[in-house]
Amino acid sequence: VQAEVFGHGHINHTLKVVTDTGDAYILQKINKYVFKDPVGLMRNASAVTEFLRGKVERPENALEFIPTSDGSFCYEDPQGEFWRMYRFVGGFCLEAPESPEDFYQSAIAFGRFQYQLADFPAETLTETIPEFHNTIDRYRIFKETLARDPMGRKAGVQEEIQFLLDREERAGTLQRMRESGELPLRVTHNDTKLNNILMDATTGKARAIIDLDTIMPGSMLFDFGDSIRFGASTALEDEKDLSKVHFSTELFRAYTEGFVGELRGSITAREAELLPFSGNLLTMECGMRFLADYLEGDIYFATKYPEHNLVRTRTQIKLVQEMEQKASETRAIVADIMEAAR
Ligand code: ADP
Ligand code: GN1
Ligand code: MG
Repeated sequence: VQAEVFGHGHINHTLKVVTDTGDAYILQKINKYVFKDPVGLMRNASAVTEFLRGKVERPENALEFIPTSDGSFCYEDPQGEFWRMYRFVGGFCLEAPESPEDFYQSAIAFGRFQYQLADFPAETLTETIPEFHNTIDRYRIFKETLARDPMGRKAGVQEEIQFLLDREERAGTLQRMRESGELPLRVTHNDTKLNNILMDATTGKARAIIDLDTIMPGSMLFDFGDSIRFGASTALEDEKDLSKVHFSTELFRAYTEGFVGELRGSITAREAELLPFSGNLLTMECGMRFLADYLEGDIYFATKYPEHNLVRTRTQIKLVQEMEQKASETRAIVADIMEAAR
């Protein structure tokens, strides 16, 4: 009886649907440009939700996909678009932490999520977006876009381009360590921004982790770093007034406490050493992805106005600058928390 566009995701087309029985659902058209294999994606997502169902504290908070009448988890319409549906989980998504406590709670949820997936058979997962957090490959794509400059936008963003190119060597650190086997491979969420958690208004705790489209084998540093990128900022990802955008070490500490608290036994010394840098790296990578999309003509991320991706790029750059300035402080915070968790 009701269907309305819902939420603030950048990728899928999301609707909240209410039926005549009063039940609510989320109906999504999967973005086929981003996800080339929607069927493989749904195989991942449904396997993960089934696996987690037995592990979560409250089963009603586990995501539940609604199958089609022939038992499949997505429906291909006559136009070749893929749709999926899940039960609406109540609660709300935060676009920014309202307090360090919110962010701490989200860290517990993402840390626990990763912990619960530690024995999920990683080899059964499809890579829904190959090389998703391979920053070396992201630079290759970025430079290829620069060379083509399809929209003629390059000349207007030289400063941003240079900022990213200046950091290319260092940005490859994590990927090189993955390739040399120095970092353990884990099942990771890979898109751990705050609005991919449903929070509970009464308890102030997380209810459910959502957006399971990018669950793939990866590094825990991707999950930690991406949460920091989005949530340890004093402003929204698309704030136009950069004087409002700061990297908050108070929020960084809150997240680290929650995340390390859940995973302490399994964090290796090498991973701990890289936690502070991972925030910086994932922010740079995302800034570069926004800028590449701006140069391409805004075909990947949903945008509301022509410069939207550029505005997003600039907040990410501002955050990276401050993360660089505050690097010794974040290293001290991590060392402190790791020591206390021993
Ligand atoms: P995108 O990939 O576009 O980010 P998401 O899967 O994150 O898509 O969904 C977009 C938004 O829809 C979320 O941020 C959240 O607000 C809402 N949402 C998604 N799944 C559910 C659910 N099961 N229950 C309630 N709200 C949901
Ligand atoms: C996208 O799907 P959504 O809106 O939760 C993107 C992430 C980016 C994020 C930036 C599949 O996340 O990688 O970090 O936007 N998801 C995909 O806000 O590319
Ligand atoms: Mg999302």
